[in-house]
Amino acid sequence: MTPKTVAVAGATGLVGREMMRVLEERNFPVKSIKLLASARSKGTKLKFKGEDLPVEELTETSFKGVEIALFSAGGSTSKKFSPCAAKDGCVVVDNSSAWRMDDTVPLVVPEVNAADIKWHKGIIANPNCSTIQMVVVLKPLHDAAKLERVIVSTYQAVSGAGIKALDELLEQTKAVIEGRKPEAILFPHQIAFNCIPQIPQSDAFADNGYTSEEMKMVNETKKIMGDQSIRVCATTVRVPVYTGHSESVNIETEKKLTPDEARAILANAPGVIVKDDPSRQVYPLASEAAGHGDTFVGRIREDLSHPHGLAMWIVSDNLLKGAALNAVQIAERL
Ligand code: NAP
Ligand code: 3JN
Repeated sequence: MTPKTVAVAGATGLVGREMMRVLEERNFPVKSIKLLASARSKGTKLKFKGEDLPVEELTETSFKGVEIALFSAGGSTSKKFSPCAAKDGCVVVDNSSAWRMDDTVPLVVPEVNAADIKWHKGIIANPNCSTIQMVVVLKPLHDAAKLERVIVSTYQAVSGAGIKALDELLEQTKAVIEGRKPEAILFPHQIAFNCIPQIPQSDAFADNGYTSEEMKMVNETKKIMGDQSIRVCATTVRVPVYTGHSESVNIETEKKLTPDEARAILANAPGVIVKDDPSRQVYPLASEAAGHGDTFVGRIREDLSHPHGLAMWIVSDNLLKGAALNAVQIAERL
């Protein structure tokens, strides 16, 4: 690949910093890199390949001469600036929900639907982290036995809610241990030593009783898998873990799959590692998945409530495969 002129929009954020780290680690052929954020960060220096680079303010003219832009600066920023970038001939890989359900924008997980990259018109959307790790595992099972229904409950790490949320977890944990009353600012309730069934924490529940994170899992799964007939029900829960989303997933398939057949299929699936030996207490753990690019699956067993049902436990690093790594993998395919 010839070296590319790259921009990272949202470079000062949790995901943006991870994107720079992944570009470095995977030796992405970078000719030059532009680091963009809000006016607040103008002049801040960030390290890339050992060099201190200044952060510039993201403006409508930031993308002249840029070939690939990785965006992680939130939905409204992406709505405003991605079209400017695309107009200047740059291809945007956007991490926000701004474009995911737009019919003219591919929504891509390379292991699942890399072919969709081809029909982009300047913007490619990166799915939500909880969706990404689930479809990486479910696509090979769908190909083998056709998924009819998915029921998922997530156990999502606090880093998914940004850097301030991590500070809040730490502060609350200290307060509880020291016998003080924990203060909830960002989260609606105490997150330390607790679980909160509302993601994102700031959104109202929709009229159907679901959160937007839950509906992202429903709608994005169908779009990425290219099958609107798959029925999905999601419950998304924040847990006091720093990094690594875990998911309890039950599936119903048209053709029966045994746990052994599912394990054999997943053993050959790209981006998936089967960690499944309950007799030795081997199963995926967020603490072990953190820092790794693969998605881990284990506890694969029959769903006793359905003749064609399987239950499993899926874990991945939400900032890596769930965000930065998936975006860089899309850029690599470009
Ligand atoms: P964060 O740590 O709060 O960082 C936000 C970044 O966006 C910062 O670099 C910030 O710049 C920049 N920004 C905010 N407003 C801007 C503006 N008006 N113009 C230019 N830059 C602006 O958040 P994060 O955790 O990295 O997440 C960032 C975004 O990534 C989220 O909003 C979400 O859309 C997406 N995300 C996706 C997933 C996923 O599931 N795929 C997971 C997490 C996040 P300053 O530092 O200058 O304020
Ligand atoms: O909460 C998590 O674990 C994942 C958060 C993702 C997120 C956070 C803020 C805004 C998103 C997203 O990717 O869907 C967005 C958004 O762009 O809507």
